[in-house]
Amino acid sequence: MRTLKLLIGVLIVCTAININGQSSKRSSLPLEYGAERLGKRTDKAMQKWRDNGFGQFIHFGLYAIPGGFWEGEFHSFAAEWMRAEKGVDTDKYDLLYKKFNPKQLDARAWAKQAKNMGAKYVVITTKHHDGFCLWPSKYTEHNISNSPYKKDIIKQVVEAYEAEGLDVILYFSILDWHHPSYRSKLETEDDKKEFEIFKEFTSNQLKELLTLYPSVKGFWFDGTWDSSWKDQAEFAYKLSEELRAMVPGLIIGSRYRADDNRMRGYDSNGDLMGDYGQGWERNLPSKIEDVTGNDWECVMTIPHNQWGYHSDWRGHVKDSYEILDMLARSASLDGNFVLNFGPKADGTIRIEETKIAEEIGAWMKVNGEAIHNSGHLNWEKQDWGYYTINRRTNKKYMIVFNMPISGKLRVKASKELNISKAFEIGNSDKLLKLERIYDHGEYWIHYDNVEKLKSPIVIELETSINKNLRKIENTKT
Ligand code: FHN
Repeated sequence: MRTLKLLIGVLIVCTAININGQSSKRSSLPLEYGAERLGKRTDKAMQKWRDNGFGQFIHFGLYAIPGGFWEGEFHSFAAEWMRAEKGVDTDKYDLLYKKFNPKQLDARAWAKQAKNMGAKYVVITTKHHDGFCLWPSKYTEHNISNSPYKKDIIKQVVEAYEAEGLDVILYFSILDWHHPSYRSKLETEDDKKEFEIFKEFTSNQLKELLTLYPSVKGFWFDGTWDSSWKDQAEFAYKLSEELRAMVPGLIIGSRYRADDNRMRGYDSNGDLMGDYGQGWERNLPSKIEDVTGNDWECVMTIPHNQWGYHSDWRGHVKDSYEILDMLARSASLDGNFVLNFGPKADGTIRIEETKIAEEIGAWMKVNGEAIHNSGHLNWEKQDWGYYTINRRTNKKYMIVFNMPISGKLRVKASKELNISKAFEIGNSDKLLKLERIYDHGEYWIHYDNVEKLKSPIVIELETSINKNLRKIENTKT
């Protein structure tokens, strides 16, 4: 019976959901552990998360020591996956904790750098898949207090970032390669017994984190793809209720758990589970329909796919303009953008990341109001870049990444819209020339200084609604 129910569930879901998790046709399977709600959370904590818009990700752990090289051999895969790489002796890897001594770690310097970059929150790895904990967990020996460094890194990060006014979200990998009771599949009675121990351990660790750092704003769950965890719909759901009761407003993304039918992210009815879509890893939506009316967040690496420190970034490494383009696109599609940093084993941030943080920060200092608190403006998308609208001030922005060589920028909105002024952000004295095509709701903005342009610009628009035109429109039948 259960198998039949499962089969029906999977069939319905497969036809209802496309690859991005968008539902094309809603179904209505009765679910005990499906989506918590339909649509966005409307409370203050979530509004703050949404308005933050831009965050920093930090992947820090034992993997920073090998930094992508195991016994002199280059590994091209993500450096934080070193323990799982072919030829790596896992016992030897686990002993890296004896060498983990980031003496130059200065959480206040990290926090200042993030703030100057324009980030409003940080997501920090408390424990990645290798199971090493950056806080002194009493539930495992494999933690920072047994390293030569000894000091609680999570505490330092929480205090330093909050002192700079940034919110902190704790990354936590459910998957734990180090824990003896972790199982990826529950095939035998013994597996099930062991996994019960692991579940209790996980629950204890999560509650421990919220007890130690009650000011954090959420958990960023990862490593939830294994079949063993997908079997835990009830447990995971109830645990999240307990965690939410400990910290009201706690934010948990869509990766955390599966539903009754082992569906992750979107439940069997095509509704998002958790508080925001976490499916945009190194990937961005291209249109507002892709985000299915939910909050969402993109997490992005600077090199191709390295989260933890890799000393040798090969392949394409993004520059600050490419990153800013993604940040602007995220804001324009009502999502958050989180840029990853992988500190070195000594605790310092590598020079390449510092340079990017500074360049982004310089741009954000001038143009950040088009990103923070800003979201989707429902005007016809143009090739020059992105529109955003500030949710507090209602100011409208054009973030221009691809300035045409002619300097002529097309704006197409609703027929009743009047654009009275267009100017570069912070430069309202110097108005840009506006051409209007009547009856089309179409404008052309002339930007004169194309040849002098050094970076993407933001143009602010002053607009009003032509009510007369609306009246005329309404009388037409
Ligand atoms: O396997 C991890 C990976 O190492 C990294 O932490 C990313 C960050 O989103 N998450 C997992 C892959 O989806």
